[in-house]
Amino acid sequence: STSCGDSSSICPAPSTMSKAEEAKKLAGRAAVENHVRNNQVLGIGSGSTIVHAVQRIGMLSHCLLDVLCARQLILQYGLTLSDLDRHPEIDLAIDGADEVDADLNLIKGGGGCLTQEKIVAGYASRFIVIADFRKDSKNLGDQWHKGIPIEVIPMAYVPVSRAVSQKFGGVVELRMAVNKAGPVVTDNGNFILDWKFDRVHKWSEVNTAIKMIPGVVDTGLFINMAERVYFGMQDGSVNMR
Ligand code: ABF
Repeated sequence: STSCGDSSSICPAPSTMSKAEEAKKLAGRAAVENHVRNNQVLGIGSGSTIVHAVQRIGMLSHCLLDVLCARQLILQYGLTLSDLDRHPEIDLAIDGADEVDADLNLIKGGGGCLTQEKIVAGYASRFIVIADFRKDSKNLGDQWHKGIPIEVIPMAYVPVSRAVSQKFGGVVELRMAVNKAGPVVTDNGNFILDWKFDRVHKWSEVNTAIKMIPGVVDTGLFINMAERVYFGMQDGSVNMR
């Protein structure tokens, strides 16, 4: 069985599962059933949606590629941990997103793992996204109001913040730890800026321009990367884009 009862520490009991949680599960399972095959090298991201996909994958025996953010999840479900040294080519990457627009541009990195997730997606032959209905947008920013994450080298966070707001408007904030004791530090030892943009941009151009600013490691804009997105819907269906 793959019911959530198998992992009560992560999933709420089915009876109390919210519509959004049910939708995440539907999306995760649809993606696994349609794309995961035996003996693939898989890339797995982070977040709460991917948990449902990993649960499903856990029933199969595959070679699993590790993203650091997903290490605990992979081990929890008894999957094989690997890395890009051993598997520089990934067959399939599956990951969640914070928002998806009509052209399959994504905002990712709400959880802070954007750089490693982009590396894994970038070296995968196929990149599939899973999300619940709340992530589905016409334009980026319609649903997700926390901005676009930008991972920066710590010494440069002030000039990078200034450069982004001067060039592209909006407000740039240094992401702080929940207890406000200090900045969030990524798995790569860097800081995260959240750029609260104030208009719809040409995201491909903006992404390239931000990446050229000295001190920027990467952005949470995933442009032309996702091949397909599965949205779990409120009515129990799954929409594909
Ligand atoms: C990762 O998890 C991140 O890139 C994204 O920020 C987040 C989505 O989380 P959830 O699935 O919990 O909404 O994919």
